Amino acid sequence: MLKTQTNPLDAPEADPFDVARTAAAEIAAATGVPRHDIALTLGSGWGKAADLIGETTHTIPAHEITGFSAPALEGHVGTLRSVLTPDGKRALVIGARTHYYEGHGVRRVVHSVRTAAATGATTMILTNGAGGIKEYWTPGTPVLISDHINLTADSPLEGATFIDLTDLYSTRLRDLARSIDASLDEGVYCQFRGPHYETPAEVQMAKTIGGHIVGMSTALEAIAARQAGMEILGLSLITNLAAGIQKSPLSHGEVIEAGKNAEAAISALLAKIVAAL
Ligand code: 8IG
Repeated sequence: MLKTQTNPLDAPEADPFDVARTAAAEIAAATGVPRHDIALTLGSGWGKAADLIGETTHTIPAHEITGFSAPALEGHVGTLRSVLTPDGKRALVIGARTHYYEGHGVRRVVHSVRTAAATGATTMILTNGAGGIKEYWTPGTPVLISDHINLTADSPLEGATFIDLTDLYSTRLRDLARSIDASLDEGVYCQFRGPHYETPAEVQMAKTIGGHIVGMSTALEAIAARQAGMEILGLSLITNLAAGIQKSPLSHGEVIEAGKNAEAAISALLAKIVAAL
């Protein structure tokens, strides 16, 4: 049995930025690292990158830090890692993503990003596993996120907070990624609520409105990262073609398998990008 915990973010009167500052102070105390320079959220398939970008100096079970959720699955501990890169940068590696479909509200979804910003990080790298709409993408292809369409009908911003999202996914960082791997394609990421995959009709809708990638994360996190003033790089691992683009039904097992097969290559790519930042 997982113990039920109260989360300060769930109190409507709580200031989520105060909670993030508390979390950042706890991370600084636990790691002895007063400031981090960059942060990465590692989604399905990207986990090995943590070992390649540098030396992990500290690993913290995420649920020990204020505002982070208890693990969604029993036996699954999400971690926060502090990594020292060869050129002396400090990276906060977030291996504990709270998804919107878990139903805990958008504050919890973006808490890791706000905490990363509060630790001092000015670059936020968001990665995920996702479905592809371009037919020539094959499972295992990493792609850059060029823009997004937020289909959750929700926002991490509260009240009349108007934030510009032009160039949300930094052109500079996408160019830098392509200087490492010129073959990187890019596309518009559509965040669906999930946790079900799309119907073929929904995938056609996403395609018609300009989408190329379908997933269940990242867009809400990117908005919060921009609000916090961070420069954002988004990367999707295409683990499957979206429903109806591929003729066979989607299976979670195949998605996991594609992620495993691609993990070494895309993690090495991500480590090279971090080294070039
Ligand atoms: I991995 O096809 C992965 N995540 N919404 N659709 C959505 N999320 C995904 C998919 C997909 N594949």
